[in-house]
Amino acid sequence: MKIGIVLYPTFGGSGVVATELGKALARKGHEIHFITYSLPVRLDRLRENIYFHEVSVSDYPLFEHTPYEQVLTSKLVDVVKYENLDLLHCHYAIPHASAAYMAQQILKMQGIIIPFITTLHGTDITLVGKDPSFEPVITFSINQSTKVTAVSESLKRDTYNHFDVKREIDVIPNFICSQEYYLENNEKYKLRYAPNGELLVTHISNFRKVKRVGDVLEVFRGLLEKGVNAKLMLVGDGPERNKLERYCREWGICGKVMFLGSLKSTIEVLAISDLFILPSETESFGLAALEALASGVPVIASNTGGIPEVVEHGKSGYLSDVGNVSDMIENALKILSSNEALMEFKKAAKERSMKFDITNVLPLYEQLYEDAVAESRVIG
Ligand code: GMT
Repeated sequence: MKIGIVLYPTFGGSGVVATELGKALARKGHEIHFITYSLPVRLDRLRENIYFHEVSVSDYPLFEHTPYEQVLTSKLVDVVKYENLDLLHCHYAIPHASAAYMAQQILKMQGIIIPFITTLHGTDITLVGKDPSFEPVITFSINQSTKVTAVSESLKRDTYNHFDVKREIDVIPNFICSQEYYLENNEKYKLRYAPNGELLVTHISNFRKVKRVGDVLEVFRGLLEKGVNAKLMLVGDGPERNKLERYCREWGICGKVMFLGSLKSTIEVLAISDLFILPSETESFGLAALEALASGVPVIASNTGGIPEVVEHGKSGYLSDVGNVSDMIENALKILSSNEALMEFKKAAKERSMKFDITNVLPLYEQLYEDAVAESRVIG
């Protein structure tokens, strides 16, 4: 099939999922056309069956803000028409789904039928979606999509609760390519970051408020106070970073905390980690937690949104109420209490992640694509 994938190219989870999905589909022989305003971060090199179409957003003297949705729509019309695409797959409702709808209508006038699928990722529904000014457009574009998917049951429920959507939403969970989560010689590599046998605790995010990275620091401080010999690796960057650096200085723990910045690949960091912390306020799925599990790293997380669909409490990690730092510390201590306990949790983490292996998830998308194309042929 010839598939256009519309995505955000940045470090956000939706962009990562969209890019990895496209790469996996391309490996299976589908022709993939990524359409967005800059090269997606995980599309690091030339690959067979993959094409990139840049939506160029130039500054027009007339506009204070360039109308991205219109430029994107024109690009979609162009790519569908000249690359003979079979369907568009939009990741994130705004503005991708509404642009796809507009492109669909323009192409219809020219006798071209193009179905489009919208995958809801979370912040488009739970945060941005709650802003009433977006509501009519999101509701409309969800209802007009040929097919709609959500990355968790929790997000599906949120969509029905917040929007006037009555149509079917398929849940297709996020995934990992498990064979990629393996690093040779990782013990040697670990010595660089933990030269005195420290346990490595990790957090990865875009450091926005919703991620509650301050809780990560508090849990880590709690572990140090309980005598755990550990270091903390913080991967990512964002608005909360200055505050975090200030806390580290005030609490005198700068020597134990490493700010590693936004990394294109997190596999190396996860491969040397012993514990992952994701204390988010809300999380439709928690791809970062799944990537940790895939590396055999148990997860301490908040019991919110789609996280309980990923992490099993007491097996591959522990879940606590949002903001309950002392419970998180207690749970982390249970995992780190002995080498045997840690090994057991690590094994369970890896096992849990296999449920979300790409080999289980890719056929669900392929089936959906076939259904969408068949349906649009009938309806026209
Ligand atoms: O979490 C973010 O800040 C990024 C955001 C995004 O839209 O890229 O992530 C959302 O989509 C991911 C991929 O489906 C999910 O794993 C994240 O849980 C979800 N984030 C939130 O719901 C806060």
